[in-house]
Amino acid sequence: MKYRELDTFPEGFLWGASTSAYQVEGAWDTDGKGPSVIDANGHTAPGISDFRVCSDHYHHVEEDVALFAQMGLKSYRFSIAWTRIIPDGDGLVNQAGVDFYHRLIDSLIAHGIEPIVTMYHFDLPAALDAKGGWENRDTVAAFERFARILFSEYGSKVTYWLTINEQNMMILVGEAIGTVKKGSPKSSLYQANHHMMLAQAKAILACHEMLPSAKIGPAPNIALTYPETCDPEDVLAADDFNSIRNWFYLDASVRGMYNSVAWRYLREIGATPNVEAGDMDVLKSATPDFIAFNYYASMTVSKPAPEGAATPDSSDQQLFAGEANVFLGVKNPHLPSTDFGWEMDPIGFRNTFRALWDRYHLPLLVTENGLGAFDKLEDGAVHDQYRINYLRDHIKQIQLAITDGVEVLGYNPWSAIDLVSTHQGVAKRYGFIFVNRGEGDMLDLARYPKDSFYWYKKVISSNGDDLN
Ligand code: BGP
Repeated sequence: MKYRELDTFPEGFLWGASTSAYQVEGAWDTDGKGPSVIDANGHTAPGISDFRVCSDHYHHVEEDVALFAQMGLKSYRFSIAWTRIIPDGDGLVNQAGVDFYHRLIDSLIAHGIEPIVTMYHFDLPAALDAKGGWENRDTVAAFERFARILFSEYGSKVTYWLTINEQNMMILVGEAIGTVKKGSPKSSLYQANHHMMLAQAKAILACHEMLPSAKIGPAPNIALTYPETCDPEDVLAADDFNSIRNWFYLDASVRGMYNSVAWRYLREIGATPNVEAGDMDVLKSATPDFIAFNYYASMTVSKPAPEGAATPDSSDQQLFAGEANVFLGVKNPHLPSTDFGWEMDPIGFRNTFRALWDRYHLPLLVTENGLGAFDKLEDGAVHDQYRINYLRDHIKQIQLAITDGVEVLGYNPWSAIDLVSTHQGVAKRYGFIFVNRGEGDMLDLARYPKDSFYWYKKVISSNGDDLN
């Protein structure tokens, strides 16, 4: 429906921006850091950057935080590299790694920026991976120990905690983002998923026990799935895929139960995990305080291809080709696409907010949203009007969602500063701040605020009133 008047953004709205450790920090083996799966897999295609230097944020941390403050950020969502804190995942603590995040958090607080900490963003310690990774139930205890170390180190300074970034994408498209080995059987992936669910629940319980005034939540990638047409079979396929992609993860995180449609799908593909006695009680007893979610665009699907027809299989976080007997990913003719083929659907953002709110009634925190593009540095400036347009269109939809009655805590688009994309290198830039480097050539790594930086500063200082 169309409203005559819109509600305003609430006081204290967390206007922020996001990064993740392995994509921004660099210093991949500095000061005692151990290798993660990303380092060990050397996850790169020919001509595409690896993650050894990234934006060298590790050595530019004070300069970067000063720029975030200049932009007016109220919050900064970043992740802690497990392998800086515990290089082999479950052994000795590395003090230099612990100190780095104290420096970062102290500097944020000194600038009045609220830290939002992701405990784990794709970079499982390689040493744990060698012992079976998430498929090995021992990783649950290793994560709980890591979580407790974070809570006791940083708990007096950090209020907002996110458990696991995009667990759903690690299970559904882990090969594309480099977190799982090629050809991993689905039964292993869904066993790993169950262990991640348990690990998350134990972290939530530990957080509530150790830090009664902190808030903690999951951080999946949630994108509402549309049916291609009103053919009931298409509607059913969209419903199935919403269950498999979105609700399976949140029903377990929030309600402590496995979604029945998704569970039946697991039986169909022979991938139901082994659930031990007491596991479901653990999931049920851990209740998050909010839901964080990453949104780039909606998805559209039709009924599955007829039996025997080939289903294409090149997928990433946003492009889902399809799955035999389940669905077929299709292009939405109403939506434009980015230079990297991801659709753009601001209204889908509002639809996603409403679906999440209706289903779970928990406050929502946006931890990613943004536009990957080929930015160009020209005379020290980057004219990224396309990014401003994308962000403006999405912020308008947040305001509409707030007017719809959804409780929204904040907006932390991807990314605060340029960094290395999960699988498309440095050329795919998202930041408000340009970092001067190429795929292979590190150049001088100098920082340049883009046009979007100055625009977002105005948005923040007007608490979302001035979007021009
Ligand atoms: C999300 C990830 C981020 C980030 C973003 C953009 O799925 O949580 O780590 O990279 O997507 O994706 P990409 O880098 O593939 O363009």
